[in-house]
Amino acid sequence: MKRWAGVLALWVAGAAWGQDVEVRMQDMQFQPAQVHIRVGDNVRWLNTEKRGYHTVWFQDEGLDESEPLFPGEAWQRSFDLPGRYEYLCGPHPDMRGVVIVE
Ligand SMILES: [Cu+2]
Repeated sequence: MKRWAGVLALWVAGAAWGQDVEVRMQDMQFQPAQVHIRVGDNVRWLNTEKRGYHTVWFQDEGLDESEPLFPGEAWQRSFDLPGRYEYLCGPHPDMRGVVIVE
C-alpha cells in the first residue's frame, strides 16, 4: 500500500503542469540571472534585500513594468511560449536577467 502511494506521488509530480522557479533580487542582481524553464512554468521574483526596491520589466516585449517590489515582496509571471525573454530592473538598468523557456 505504501509502495503504491509512492509510485502515485512520483507520477503526479512528473505530470504536474507549471513548476515554480524562484529568482531572488539580492545585492543589486537577479540571482540566478539566467533560468531555464519549461512551457507553463511560473517564475517568481522575490526581493531579499535588506532595503531598497527593484522591479521586473520585460521591456523588449512592450510589457508594463512591475510595481516596485520592496524587501519581502514578490512578483510572478508564467510563460506559455518557448523563447528567450530578457528583462531588467527599471531603477537599475544594469540589473538584467533572462528566462529561457523550452
Ligand atoms: Cu533593481
